Amino acid sequence: METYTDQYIGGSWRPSLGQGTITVLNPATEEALAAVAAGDAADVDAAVAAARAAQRAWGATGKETRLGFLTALRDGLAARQQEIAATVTAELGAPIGFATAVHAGLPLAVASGYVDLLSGFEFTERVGNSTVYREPAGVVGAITPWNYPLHQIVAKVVPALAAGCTVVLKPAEDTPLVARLFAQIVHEAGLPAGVFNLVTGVGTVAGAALAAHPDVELVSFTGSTAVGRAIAEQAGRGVKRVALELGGKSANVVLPGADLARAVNVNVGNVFANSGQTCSAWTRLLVHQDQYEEAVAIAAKAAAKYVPGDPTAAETRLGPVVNAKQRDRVRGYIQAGLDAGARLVAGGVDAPEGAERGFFVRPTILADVTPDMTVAQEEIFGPVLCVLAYRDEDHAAELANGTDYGLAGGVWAADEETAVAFARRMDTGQVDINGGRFNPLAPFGGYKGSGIGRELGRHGLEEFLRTKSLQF
Ligand code: TXE
Repeated sequence: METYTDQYIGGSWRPSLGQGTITVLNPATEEALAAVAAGDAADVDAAVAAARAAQRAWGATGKETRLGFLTALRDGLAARQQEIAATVTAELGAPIGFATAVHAGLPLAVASGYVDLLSGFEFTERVGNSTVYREPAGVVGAITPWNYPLHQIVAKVVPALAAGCTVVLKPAEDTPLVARLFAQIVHEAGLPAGVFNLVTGVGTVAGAALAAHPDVELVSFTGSTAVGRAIAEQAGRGVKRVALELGGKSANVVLPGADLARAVNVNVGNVFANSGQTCSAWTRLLVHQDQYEEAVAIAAKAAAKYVPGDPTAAETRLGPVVNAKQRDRVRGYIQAGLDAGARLVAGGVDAPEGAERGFFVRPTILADVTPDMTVAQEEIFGPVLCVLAYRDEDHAAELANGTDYGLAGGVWAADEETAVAFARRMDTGQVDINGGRFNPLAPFGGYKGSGIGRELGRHGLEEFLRTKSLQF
């Protein structure tokens, strides 16, 4: 087992100033994969100082210079696709097929998108007798979670760099290895020293120090609501900008006349992908009461195709969840649903057959879920689908909007016009129409408790800019 005691600061790997290490486990086997430095406030200070020292020069580079570096970064991601997928499979437990297509493929698509976008982006515009300049926000503190570990890094770091910001990244404790790989790719792309810095460490130590640092102008955070709220409160006191992506409880609404079998099958695949650890997952399936039992039967049949297994095997569609805490939390939610009167139609609280080791959870479908139940309100973050019945469209909209979250959703209808009309009633940042595909250039972010700000595409780039106008 490798032990890494260094941090990537100011363009080189330096010994961490923090004491101790964090052990990274393989969630499928519970074996230790590696240990990384548990950075502390002194590491964060050094990284922020390096980012601050580099910021003015990087922000003053022309678009063409930054484009050159970002193209090299994109090419580095392209060249390391297999290594990225294998790393995410090892430390997150994502099945290798999914890791290759999504955990490696999506960051590459996002980076490629920014290369194209930046070449056409105008940083100045004329408004009447004014010239409006879009200038970099400054030093960015990026705090990322473990569920899409490289995507979430790239979705923050690449637009921040494109905007002319410099960055200090604090990745999640469970998935620091792909973050270290990203730092190597940045290094090989030849970015000037201090433009990108990595500090691995515990959230309450290194993360908290980064979020609170007076020289960080913008904190971009993805993670739990509790931590996001604390970061926003602190940022408010310091008059600091924040971008927050805090998860969801998204509804997939199947309107009468839609292709029910397809809508339910796609939903089951959506909620079991990445072991349900997707903030935008359709965790609530809303079906008309007349089609309810038919939908539940289709869901139960679809669930049977998801057998938890070895994530390194090509045929595996469902791996473990990330750690023991998440496994216990997800099983606790399943039990809470059953205790509240939900009907178990697939899965359950016990360990899957044959899984002696690893943080596995049975892919679970709960029927007869009512909106007052905890499982219908709180983010479970595991392979659990709740099926709810609605009476009419108004009731469906009330249920869809009846949680504190507002990140994503789906609508299925006989025609697009009907689906779009319903989607416009949903208080969420994005909605997929009749199974519409994820678009890495479309703005991604939440309404209500799901967060503040947008990632991806032009909107994601603009998060990292501030505006100055000169009048003539
Ligand atoms: O998140 P944390 P956890 C939700 C999901 C999950 C739950 C708990 O429901 O079950 O949150 O996950 C850093 N100051 N989501 O405990 O703790 C931490 O080190 C600064 C949804 O893993 O929020 C990590 O880098 N930073 C979500 C990051 O915050 C702190 C993705 C996220 O960890 C900190 C993940 C502090 N005080 C979890 N404490 C989504 N939106 O997709 C922790 N961190």
